[in-house]
Amino acid sequence: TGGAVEAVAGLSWTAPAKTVSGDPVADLREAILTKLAYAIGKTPSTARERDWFAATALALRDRIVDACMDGKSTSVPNKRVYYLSLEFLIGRLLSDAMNNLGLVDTTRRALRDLGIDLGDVEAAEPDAALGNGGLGRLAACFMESMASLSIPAIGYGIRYDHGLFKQSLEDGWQKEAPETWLSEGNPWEFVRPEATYTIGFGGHVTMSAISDGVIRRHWHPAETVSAVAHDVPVVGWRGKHVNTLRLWKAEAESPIELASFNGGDHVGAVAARSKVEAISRVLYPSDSSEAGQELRLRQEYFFTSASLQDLVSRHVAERGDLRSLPDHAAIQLNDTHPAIAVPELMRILLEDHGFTWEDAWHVTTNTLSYTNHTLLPEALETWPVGLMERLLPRHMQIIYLINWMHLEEQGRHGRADAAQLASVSLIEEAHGKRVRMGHLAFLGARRVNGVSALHTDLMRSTVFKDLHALDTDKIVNKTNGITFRRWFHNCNPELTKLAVEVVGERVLDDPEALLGLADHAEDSVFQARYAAMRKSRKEALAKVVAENTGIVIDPSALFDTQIKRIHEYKRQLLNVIETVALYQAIKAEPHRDWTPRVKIFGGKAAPSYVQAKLIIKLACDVAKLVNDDPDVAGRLKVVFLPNYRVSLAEAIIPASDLSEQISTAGMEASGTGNMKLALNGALTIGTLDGANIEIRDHVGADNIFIFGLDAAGVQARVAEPDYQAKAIAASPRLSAALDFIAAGGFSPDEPGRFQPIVDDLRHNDRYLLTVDFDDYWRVQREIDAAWIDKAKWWRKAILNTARMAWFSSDRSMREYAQDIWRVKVG
Ligand code: B1H
Repeated sequence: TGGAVEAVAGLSWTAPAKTVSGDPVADLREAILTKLAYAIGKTPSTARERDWFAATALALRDRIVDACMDGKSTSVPNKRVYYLSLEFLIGRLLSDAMNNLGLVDTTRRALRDLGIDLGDVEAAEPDAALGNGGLGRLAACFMESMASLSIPAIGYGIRYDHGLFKQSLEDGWQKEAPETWLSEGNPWEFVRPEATYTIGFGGHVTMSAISDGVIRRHWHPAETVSAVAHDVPVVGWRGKHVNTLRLWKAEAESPIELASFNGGDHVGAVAARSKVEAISRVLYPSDSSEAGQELRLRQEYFFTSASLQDLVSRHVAERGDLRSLPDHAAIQLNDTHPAIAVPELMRILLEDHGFTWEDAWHVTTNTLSYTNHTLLPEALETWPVGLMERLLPRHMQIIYLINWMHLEEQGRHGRADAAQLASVSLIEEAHGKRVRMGHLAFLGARRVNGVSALHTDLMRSTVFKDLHALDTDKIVNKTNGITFRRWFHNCNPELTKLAVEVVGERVLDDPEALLGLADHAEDSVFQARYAAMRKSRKEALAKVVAENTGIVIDPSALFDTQIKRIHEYKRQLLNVIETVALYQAIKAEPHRDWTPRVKIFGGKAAPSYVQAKLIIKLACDVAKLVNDDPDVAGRLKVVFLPNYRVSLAEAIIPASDLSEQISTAGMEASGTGNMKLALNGALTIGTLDGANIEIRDHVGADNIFIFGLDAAGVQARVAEPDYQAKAIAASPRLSAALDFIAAGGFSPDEPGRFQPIVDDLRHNDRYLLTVDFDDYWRVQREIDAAWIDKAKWWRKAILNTARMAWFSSDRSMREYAQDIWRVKVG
C-alpha cells in the first residue's frame, strides 16, 4: 500500500444524511459511477485504481461545492485572510475531504458495493508535494484550520507542474527523479481562466508631471506573462465552511508568435512560450537555505503580483475604495518569499490608483504581516541590487525610497550612528549591494512573528535586534501547530477511537478534552489498549519497510524515528554516530541484554547539498553492516526509508516509540514533526530548541528526554577555541566511533569515503555534535532502561497524548486571528 491507514469503521462522525434515494450509500455509489462514466470515460470493468480515485474525488468535490453553496462561504465576509506562500505541502486530500465531510463510512460502503477497497483508492492518490518541509506543511495545516474555524481565507501559491523531486536510494546514494503529480490530471481543482492577470518583468520607468509638481512614475515592462488561477477547495471540519487555495499557473500571453509561424519558423514560434511558462514548472528543492537564481525571483514576483492584483480587484468590486483595504483584508507573508509584496502593493496603489506615498504606505503597513521561519544566515534571502534593477526596475526605485525615508527617520530620532544605520538598512553593502528581504518585510509589516517562544526571543536579540528597538511591539510570538484532523484522527484512527471511548465524542471538536486521558495513564487496561494500538501501527510500518527496503524489523523493538529534511543543523549525523557507538558497544559485549531498537530515518537532501547526501550514504552503509551482523542478532537495525513525504509520515508517526528532535540549540525555529510524534505518543529525545521547549512545558519534564547545551550554552561554547578537539579528546566512545568511520569500517570498498565528515567534526564542528555527544549517549541509555519498564513507558506515552492539545493549529490560527489579523473566528 502507499501507506494509507485504513480508517476504523464507526470512528469518525457521519454527516446528517441529505439524500435523493433515501439511502446515502446508494446516492454516493451512483455519483461515483456517474463520474467514472462521464468524467473519466471508464466502466467498472476497465477502471484502474487511479480511475476509481478520480471518480471518488470528483463525487466528493461535488459535496464540497454543495457545502460551500449551503454555508456562509459564498457571502461577502467582513474581513478575509490572504495567506501568501511559495509552498503548500498539502499531500493527499481524499481522506481529509471524506473525514471533514463526515463521509468516511459512506464512501467505504459505496465503494465496497462496487467491489472496490477504499484503502486501495486512497493509496492511488499522488501526494501534492508543493513544498519542501515544515514551512510548506505549516501552510497546509493553517489552511485546514482556518476552514475548520470558519475564518474566511484564501491561500495563494504556485501550481507547480512538478513538486518536490522523488528520492530513490541507489546503493545508498540519493538519486532524484522528477515528480509528476499532474500527469493524470487533478480532480480537486477548478481552472478559473476568468481570473487571469498580467505579470510584467524588466523594461523601464518613465515619469510624468501631474498637478502641483507631483511626479508620477510608470513602469513599462519588457516581458509579460499570464497568471491563471487554479482553485482547490479546502473544506473544514464537519463541512461547515469551505475556503480556497488559489494556485497560479504561468501561461504565455499568446500561445505562438504568429509572425514567426507564418514566416515558416514553427519551432521558434513556440520557443518564447516555454521560457515564460518555466516560471511555474518546478518547486525549488531548497529547505532552510536560499535558492538564489533569477528564476526563483521570477517565481516570487509572479505569484505575489498575481495574488495582490486578485485581492485588490476583489476589494474594489466589493467595497469600492482601497483606503479601507486594512479593514477588510489581512495579508500574511509566509517567510520572505513573498516580501516583494511590500513594493508591489505600493506600486499598485501609487500607479494604478493614484494614491499619495503617505496614503499608500499607511494602507500597506496596516495590511501586511510577516512570519519569519529561520535565523540561519544561509537562509536569509537577499537579492543583488543589479538583478532587481534589471527584473523589477520600478520596485527597486520604491525600495530605495522606503529605505531613504526609513534612514532619514533614524536621523531625526538621533540614531545616526553609522554601524546602527548599516544594520537597519534595507541594503546590505558587504558583498556587493543586496536587498535584505527580511528587513523589507519587517518594515512593510504591521506585525512580525516568530514560530516558537525561543525563536521569537532570538529574533529580538539577534537578526532583528536593531529594527526591534525601533518598534518593540512589532515582533510577536505565534508558536506553530498541526492540524489534528490529519495528524491524529486520520493517521491514527485507532488511537482516536480509544480517545473517543474514554473522553467522549467532544474530543473530535475540542482537543483539550484529551486531557481526560491523563486520568487513565496508570490504568493497566487502558495501557494495554494503548500498547495494542501502537503494536498494530508498528506491524503495518514493518510491512512498508520490508516492501520498500527488504529489511525485516521486529515490531516488539523500540522504533526510534528521525524524519525530516537532511540538514547538518538537524544533526542526523549525531544519531548515526550514536548508532555506530552502540554497534561497537554491542560488539564488545554481545551477551548483554541490549534493548532491541530500530533506527528509522527518512528525509530528502537538497540535490546540491553534498554533505547531506554523504550523511544519507553513511546511514545506509552503517545499516548494511549492522543489520546482518550475527553478534548484533537483530537487536539493532537501521533503516533509511526512501522518498519521505506526507503520506509516508502518516504511516511512520503512529508507529514510532521515540522521536528524535536533536538540532543544535538555537537553530531549529520551531519544528512541527516533533508535535505530530508527541501527540501520537512517541516520547521525545531532544535539545532545548524551538518548540521542544514548549513541548516539555506541556508534557512535563518527566515525560521527555532532554539533553545537551541550550541556546545560550551553544553561543558561549562556539567562542571557545578548539572546542571540538577538546570534546573528542574527552570522549573515548566518540573517538572510537569516529576512528572506525575514518578507517573505512563502513566503506571497505572506498576507505576514504567518509573522511570529509570526520574531518569536519574534528576541525570545524559548526553544529556542536562533538560537544553534545556524550550527553546524548547517556540519555539514550536512560531510554533503553525506561523501555524495559513498560508500565512507566506507557504512562509517559499516554501523558504525551493527553497534554499535546495546545499544539493544535486551531490554537495557532485563533492567536493569529486575534493578535495579528484582527478578524473574527467563526
Ligand atoms: C523553515 C524554511 C525555508 N524555516 C527557505 N525556513 C526555503 C527557508 O526554499 N527556500 O528557500 C524553504 C524553507 N523552512 C522551517 O519552518 C523551520 O526550519 C522549522 O523549524 C519550522 O518548524 C518550519 C515552520 O515554521
